[in-house]
Amino acid sequence: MSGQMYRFYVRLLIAVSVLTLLTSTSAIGKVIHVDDDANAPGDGKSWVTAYRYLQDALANAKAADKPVEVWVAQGLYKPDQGGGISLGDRGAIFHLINGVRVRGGYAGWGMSDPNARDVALYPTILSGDLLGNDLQTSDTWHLLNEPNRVENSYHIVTGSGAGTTAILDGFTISQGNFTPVSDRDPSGGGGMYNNSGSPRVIGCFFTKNAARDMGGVYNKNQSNPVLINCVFSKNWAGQGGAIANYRGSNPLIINCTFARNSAGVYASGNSKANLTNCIVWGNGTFDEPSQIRGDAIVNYCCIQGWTGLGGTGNMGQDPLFVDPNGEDYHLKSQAGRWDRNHGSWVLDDLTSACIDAGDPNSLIGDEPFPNGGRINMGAYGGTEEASKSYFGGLACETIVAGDINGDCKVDFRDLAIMAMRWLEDRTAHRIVTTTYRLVEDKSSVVSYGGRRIEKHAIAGTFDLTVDFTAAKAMFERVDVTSDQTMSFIDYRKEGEPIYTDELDRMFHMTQLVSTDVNDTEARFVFHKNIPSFPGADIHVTVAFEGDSVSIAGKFSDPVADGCWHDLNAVAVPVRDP
Ligand SMILES: [Ca+2]
Ligand SMILES: [Ca+2]
Ligand SMILES: [Ca+2]
Ligand SMILES: [Ca+2]
Repeated sequence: MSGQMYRFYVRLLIAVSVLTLLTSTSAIGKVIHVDDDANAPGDGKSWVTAYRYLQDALANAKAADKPVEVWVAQGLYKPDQGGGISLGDRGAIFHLINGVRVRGGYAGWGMSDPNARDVALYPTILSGDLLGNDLQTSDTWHLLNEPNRVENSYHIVTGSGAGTTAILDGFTISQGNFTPVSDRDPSGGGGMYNNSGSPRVIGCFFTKNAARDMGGVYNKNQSNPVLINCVFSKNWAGQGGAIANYRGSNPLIINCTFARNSAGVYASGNSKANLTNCIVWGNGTFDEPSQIRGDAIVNYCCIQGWTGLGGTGNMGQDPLFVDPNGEDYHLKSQAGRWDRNHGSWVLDDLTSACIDAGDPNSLIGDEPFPNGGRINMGAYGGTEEASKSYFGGLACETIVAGDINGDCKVDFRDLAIMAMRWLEDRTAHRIVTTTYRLVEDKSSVVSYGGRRIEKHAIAGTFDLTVDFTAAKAMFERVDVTSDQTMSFIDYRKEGEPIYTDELDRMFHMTQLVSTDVNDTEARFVFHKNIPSFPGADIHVTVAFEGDSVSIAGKFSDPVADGCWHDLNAVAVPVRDP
């Protein structure tokens, strides 16, 4: 390399490093540290001065400019601990917040690398056992009435009122116990309770939560959370042992494992659970209705007692969990399976049919080689702990070019995988995230209601992520406000507000039905999902115009004298100074 070329190369490297640093810092935003071993009182600014209680960190995060990440070290955290909360308050609850990602699994204070993160190695537990006196019961059916659980939290965590930018990532949620105060108050969600809330829950382990009525996790009133890579084990409830969905709640459940709960997934009251790449096995009385009951969209899932229930790619073969008694739901494999007790790969004497049986269009993610060129079902599918693909012999010593599934041969099986993705150009998987600011004099919502016409200016910022390869798009970190609260009362039903948040819905996509992306625009469709206006949808189109975007949205309800809105906005990229 010539001197000049070398200097150019070094400058380029520095430029790239600075850019990486800038992007990573701005992407995370403020970080607040929490460790139950910390010296109180902390301020959360570093591991040395970490908060001891998660509630104090959440209060700080709520008041802070977003985005915020709350990093929580291994340890035990209870909802009744923290400033302004009474010890022993069964109603105390961890609230998820828009623009705040709460992440467990950090090594934390006093460790050689406190930032090291490993959810299995550094378990971070949100517990509802306020007195710490719960007896271990091997029988899930006794959870609710075990006498030492009468003082446990009603619910441990809630995403009520929050949207998809409220994220819970890498926690164990255990020992919530919803015993209603009276028979007039039937509800549930010992572990998690969402009332009109649609948070994202990633890599969490829900275990030994109970509810007399609905669900270890309970979603109601248009709650549409997204659950990815979660395990639900040994939860108990009157309906929907693991998850119950009610009144227009449509959770998206991807690569989750449900096992040994009093029942699996339940939906009623205009609700529908959408499951992809999940394993629902060993719940209730081991038949199909014990696994999934009510309306559901089920694809590429393993369901015990499966009778041919709709969808594509479903099956009913034993998933061969490693140790269901010990709640280890990794899948057995003769080619290699992650042994969580020893932190190493071991060989089993059988191989699960759930390996390489997920949706062929799902990304393989971090699955180690040989991964079969296809994602596994269950909570570890797409992760570093995914069980390896077995092809009837020892894994090859060297990786052969063209051997896509990893069976040491280059043959038609590889060609089939390649053909499925032919010309998809996943090597250049094009995902772009841009932060935009609305141009105030060009951004407004016009609302028409009865004989009224009102125009409201809107302002603020949002991130738009566009995945051109997968033809999907998403608004994130939305902080957009109107100069007037848009609140309409449906006078046909006394006093009950029917919708108050069109703006919020348009951007937060709490009822997103579909996205469609090409090089010139991204189109979104959301369900209104309001019982009095069945079938009313919101359509939003984002047009890419050079650097900027223009946004046009329209919602009209089918009732002749109702209200409708037109959103018209222009947004320009926010540049780092
Ligand atoms: Ca700790
Ligand atoms: Ca207790
Ligand atoms: Ca695989
Ligand atoms: Ca091959």
